[in-house]
Formats: sequence, structure tokens, C-alpha cells
Amino acid sequence: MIIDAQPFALEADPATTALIVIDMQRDFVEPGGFGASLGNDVTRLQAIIPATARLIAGCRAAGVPVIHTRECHAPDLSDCPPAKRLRGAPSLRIGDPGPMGRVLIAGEPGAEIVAELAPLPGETVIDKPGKGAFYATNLSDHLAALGTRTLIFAGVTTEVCVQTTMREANDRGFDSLLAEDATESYFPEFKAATLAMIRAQGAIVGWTTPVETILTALA
Ligand code: C5J
Repeated sequence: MIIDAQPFALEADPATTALIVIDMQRDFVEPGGFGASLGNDVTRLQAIIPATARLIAGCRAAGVPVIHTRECHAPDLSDCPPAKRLRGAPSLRIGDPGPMGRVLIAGEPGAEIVAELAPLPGETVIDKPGKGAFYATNLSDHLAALGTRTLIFAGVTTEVCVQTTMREANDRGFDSLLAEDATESYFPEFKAATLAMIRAQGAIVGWTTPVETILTALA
């Protein structure tokens, strides 16, 4: 298939393509979670849920594997560097009890993916302690087993976990396409800058295009 995209069309085979939905967790998207504790307006992130749901549904219908990630840590915080936990002065730190359980801890309600985008039984969910989904996870092995060459990205936040993972993927030889309206930042200027820097210099990190364009190519 040919996907109309910026900075130029991307050629991909659906049989070797996978969708990675980054960190669409209650802790980032709902009031009372980690994102809100840092002083952010989470309603911006909630707004991408319908487009992300359409993208997931289109990929499932086309037989493109859907992989979900969650940024979260072990209950004993053994995989959370103190430098990450102690930074700044948030109202809640990682591991603290909050309205949705302990913040960014695996198994707590806040670490769960929002109900509208819940993984189907059998879909892969990668719990990751870092911003990038390749760091300290089995994502590389999983993609190798699938034979994946092209990655479609959605999720939050655009300039943090999404961009970090796209850069990790780029260095590992994947073609990476970001679904523009299925990703969001707490800071609109950071989203715009990230989309621009991804596709700059002849797709130096990857491509971007709207969800509907991806769905048209997959149909
Ligand atoms: C952040 C993420 N922003 N998923 N995490 O801390 O982007």
C-alpha cells in the first residue's frame, strides 16, 4: 500500500506493519493522575480518544497487529530511577497513593489503558519503565517475531514517549509513521514542533499523516 504522508508518500506492506499505541493510560489522560499532578490540562489528551479508536479499529480490521504500551513501574519501584521519581515538585510522585491508586504503578487503576481503547484479549501490552518503549522491554523481540518493518504510532505524549519511541524505532531500522490526530501533547507548540522535526530533512525520524489517510490506505 502507498500511504499519502509528509514529507512524501510511504510505501508499506500491511503484512509487515504494526500499530503501537503509546501510554493511553488513565494516569495521563484522566484528572487525578500523574499528568494532572504535574499541573497539566488533561482534556487535550482526552480529545484524541475517538480518532485513536478509529485507527485501532481500522488496523484490527486490516489484520495489522495492535501493540499497546503503558509507562509504569514495579510496586517496589526497583525499576524507577530516583532521578526520575524525585525530580521537580509535583503534587504526586511516582508510587504515591492518588485518586486512581499508586501513581504509575503496574496493576493500579491509573496505569490501565482508558476503557475506550482497551486492548482486546490476545493483543500485546508492553509495560515500560522508560519513555521509550524499546528500553528495558521485549518489544524488539516481539516485532522481530512478527516480521514487522513499518510501525504506525499513536498515543501520548507526542514529544515525550511517542517521539522517544519513534527515534528508538528509527535507529533499529523501522519506517515509522505518526498518526497526527491520534497523538497529543499537553503543550500544543511541542506537538507542532515534534511533527515538524520528525518529518524534517527527508523523514529523518519518520512520516506523519492523519488517521483517515491511514485508514484509506488500509481499506
Ligand atoms: C510522560 C509519556 N509524558 N507517556 N510520559 O511522562 O509521554
